[in-house]
Amino acid sequence: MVNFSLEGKVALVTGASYGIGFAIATGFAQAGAKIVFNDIKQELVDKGLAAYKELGIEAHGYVCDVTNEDQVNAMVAQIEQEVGPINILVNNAGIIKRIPMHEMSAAEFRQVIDIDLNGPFICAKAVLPTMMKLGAGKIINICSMMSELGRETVSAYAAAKGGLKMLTRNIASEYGQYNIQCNGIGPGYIATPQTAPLRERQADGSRHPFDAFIVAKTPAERWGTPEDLMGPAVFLASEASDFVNGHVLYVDGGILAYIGKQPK
Ligand code: NAP
Ligand code: GCO
Repeated sequence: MVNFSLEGKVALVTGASYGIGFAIATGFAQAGAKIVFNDIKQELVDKGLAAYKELGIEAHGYVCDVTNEDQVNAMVAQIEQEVGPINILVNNAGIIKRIPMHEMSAAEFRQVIDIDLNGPFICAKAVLPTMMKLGAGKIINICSMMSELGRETVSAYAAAKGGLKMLTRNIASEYGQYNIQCNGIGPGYIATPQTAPLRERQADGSRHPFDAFIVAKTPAERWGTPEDLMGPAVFLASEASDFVNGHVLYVDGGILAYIGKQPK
């Protein structure tokens, strides 16, 4: 019997007060998991707890900056004490800075790499010892179209997400022997606060040029929603994917397969 259930599992989803992380955590809860999440601000943790409660989910929230190794190690220890050993980690927390590379400061570049690549390393390193002791674990890294493609103004983000794809493959390679699977999810263009600037209505009420561009590049002819990621995430967090390792599952409506609609 194929097993998509997450009953009895503890899932930590980083940066999951809202957006993609919130949707993935909600999907995990629907599959039976206990939900734990973090955010860098208490008010966002509180907002997230209230949003989960509205859906009938008793989540556990912690204030933690994923780039701070001491904070992450303390949070993982607290979770193990208060909730239980972490069976599933989703490295979701992330930022983007859209700046032409020749105008981007090294500090801005480093900040994106720190959150989007060092953060996942720090969080994965923190949960691996317990997963190794348990003889099982699931690590899911939220990659991106920019793990495969570049575009103007996102050099730091593409470098981080490209690195995250290879970190995913390396964790898979190094820890598969402990029955730990590490895979990535590569969302396409998803309607969340992170992409809101790319969808803003223009002064004349017309659609943002990038909005029309993405719809033309997507066979599904629409932006994705965070809910589109729930099923793929549950699959990669469940025993149904125990022989899937080092894979990046693109949930992009077909963008990566498609040259793009011919302009009219
Ligand atoms: P979002 O709406 O901007 O949410 C990002 C979350 O990460 C927020 O809760 C944010 O908290 C948190 N966060 C940021 N820095 C953090 C840190 N240092 N420590 C802990 N939490 C931190 O983004 P999203 O669209 O949901 O994206 C979530 C993930 O999917 C990101 O990794 C993103 O790169 C990736 N992704 C997004 C898309 C898309 O089209 N939206 C597509 C592909 C991949 P604060 O609000 O406190 O900053
Ligand atoms: C951008 C977007 C993308 C998405 C996502 C696509 O500015 O191009 O923000 O990078 O966030 O990563 O998969």
